[in-house]
Amino acid sequence: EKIVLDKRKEVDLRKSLIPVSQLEASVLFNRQTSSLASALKNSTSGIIAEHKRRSPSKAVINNSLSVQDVATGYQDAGVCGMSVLTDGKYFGGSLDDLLTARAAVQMPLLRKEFIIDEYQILEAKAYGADVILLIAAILTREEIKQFSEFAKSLHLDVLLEVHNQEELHKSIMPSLDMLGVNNRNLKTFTVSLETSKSLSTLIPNDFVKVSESGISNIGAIKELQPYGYKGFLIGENFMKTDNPGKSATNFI
Ligand code: IGP
Repeated sequence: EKIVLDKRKEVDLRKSLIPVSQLEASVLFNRQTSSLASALKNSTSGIIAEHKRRSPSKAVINNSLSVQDVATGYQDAGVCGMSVLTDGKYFGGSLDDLLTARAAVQMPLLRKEFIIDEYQILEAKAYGADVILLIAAILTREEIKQFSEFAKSLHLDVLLEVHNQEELHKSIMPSLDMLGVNNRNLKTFTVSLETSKSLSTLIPNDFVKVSESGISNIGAIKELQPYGYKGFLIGENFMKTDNPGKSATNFI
């Protein structure tokens, strides 16, 4: 797809500017990471709160708040972890946003990105992430295996995202920690919690189950918990308010 081609160019450019050796030598790269999967297992709320300025489905969500304020707001609310979009073209994010969030909070951070190259996984760690996202829709089984094993070797958690049964069957492997079901249909942008419900029984119990997108009230969480979901990734619902941290409080 278009996104993958854009990413290829972007990653090749950054690779030529910052060598792997420089990423590996950074202070953040050599820190101890913390596990989001463990945090979710030990939590009753399971909220993963996202920093999201805009999206392809919604032009502007929030342009006025600083990443630092959003991150500390989420931390004060007591969320389990934070997701930081680092894609610039479609979501208006950057690796700098990840760095800013890392400086502001201690909780597990997810690099929310279209990962197509191991280099992005090294970047994730060097800019402060504890967790990477892998999207089954844009990766082969071999790539999922290679990238997830690479992430594990760096002590990063892996969240694998699926939309349907085919993607799920293609992806199941022991190097994944969390399985995320995205309720948003990538083609139509419509969201339905039914996606999480119907795929839940097909996810083996050794993975932490995460429901992603379109969660706009506590009722949705109560509805999904009986299906085994321990994590809930929420972006727009928090970011569209002028105090995302305060909005998150209502979900804890
Ligand atoms: C958050 P929402 O509807 O709460 O803003 O969704 C998150 O699930 C969504 O941003 C997302 C995403 C992605 C973004 C899920 N998977 C992959 C970019 C790439």
